[in-house]
Amino acid sequence: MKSVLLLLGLPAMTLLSACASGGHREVGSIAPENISAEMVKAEFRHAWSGYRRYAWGHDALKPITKSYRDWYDTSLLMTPVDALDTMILMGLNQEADETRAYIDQHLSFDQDVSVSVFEITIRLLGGLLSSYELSHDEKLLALAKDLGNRLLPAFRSPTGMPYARVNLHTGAVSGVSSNPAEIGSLMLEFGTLSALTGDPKYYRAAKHAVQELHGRSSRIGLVGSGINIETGVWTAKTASIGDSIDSYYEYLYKSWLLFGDPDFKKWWEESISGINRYVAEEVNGNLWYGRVEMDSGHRISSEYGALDAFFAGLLALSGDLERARRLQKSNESMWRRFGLEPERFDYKTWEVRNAAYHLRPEIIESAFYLHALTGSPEYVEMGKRFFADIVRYGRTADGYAEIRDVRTKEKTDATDSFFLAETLKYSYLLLSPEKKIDLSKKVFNTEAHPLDVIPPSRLPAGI
Ligand code: DMJ
Repeated sequence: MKSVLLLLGLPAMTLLSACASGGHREVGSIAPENISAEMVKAEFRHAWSGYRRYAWGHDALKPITKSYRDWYDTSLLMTPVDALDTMILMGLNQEADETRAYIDQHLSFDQDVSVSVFEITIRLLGGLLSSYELSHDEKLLALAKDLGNRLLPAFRSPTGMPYARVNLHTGAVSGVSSNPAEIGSLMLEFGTLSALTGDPKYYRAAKHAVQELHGRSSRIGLVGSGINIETGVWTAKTASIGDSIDSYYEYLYKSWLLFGDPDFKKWWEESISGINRYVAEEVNGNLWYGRVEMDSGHRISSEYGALDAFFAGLLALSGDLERARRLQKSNESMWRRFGLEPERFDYKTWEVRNAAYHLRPEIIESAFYLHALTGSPEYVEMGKRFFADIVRYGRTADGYAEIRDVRTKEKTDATDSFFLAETLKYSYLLLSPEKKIDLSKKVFNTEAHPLDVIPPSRLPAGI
């Protein structure tokens, strides 16, 4: 207990050195009621200093072996770009200035690597655009424009839905097999790029892709989890709100919020009724969303997990506070059951299907939205409990490590950039009363990069 009080009373460096001898063992429990925004900020610094010391210039830190990982043959500065707007929002000015200067000087997208269009868009394009809007550093916008141009060839398919990968140097495309999340989660970034450059081509390409995808919804309004982007034929017909689909729904609603484009509102409304009618399931009075066949609505499984947890926040944002509250209650029960949340489990049998916890943000993101939209302090308390568990099980001497198995809490040698971009940002914003983000002025992309709402009058002609 003494060490807990000491830890909580002292700044980040003390917390760091207090566990420096502990390698990747637990640091001990911290009472949730003592978690504060300042503490989240200190933990961001702890995670960042590990990256800075052992992985600077690379895509991600390996927190146990104290080394680094690059996604491709060259680094695209995944963690710095993803984390930059978190630093700005937290007021970590020195770190933000140093990181921005490093990106300005060292990041080049003229690389002979074939990249994931989706991941590079949500993390890098989204990160550059939001940091540009927060910092007004023109170099960030220039990088975003260059990246947008290099990604655009991906949309040159027979249907207009993007190939999964594009070579940033040659423009060569690959990956005819894709899914709604990867096809339909490009609009916020490409649309913002159009607004900021005055060139409608980005908005048009991304919107056309969504239109093609939405047009292939089933008669009951659902989409599957795999589609061939050249033929437009579904290759996997499992409908859910989870992986392979999740952010497609998120971007339907958020594109309406960001651009005021009524097509997206219509597509969202046509989708959400089928989701609530067929994918939602009541079990012992609790609300869950499982897996069903997209044409018939027949139930395939009662699987759910860490990724699905974002849906409570999206329901809240779209005005369905009742379902949002109920789903977040289910989310919390999932977390409590395992002490962290599994990637996938069965909500009828509680059997774990994928035991990993990748330090994902979605459950905290939902607490953030529910708190912002209801004002209820229960979501702050909930967020504190989640965060206390993340510190307890994920913290290492040099950063944070993902969890291999929520049952044993064994760690694994990885920290995904979304931990700094999303998990720590939503935790901080949830706990920081003075840092409220006005949700009528900003829309977060799926990687938690806040983008300025653009009135339709500010969109370029020809959209
Ligand atoms: C992030 O990269 C994005 O939030 C994406 O939409 C889903 N997965 C991760 C976080 O879990």
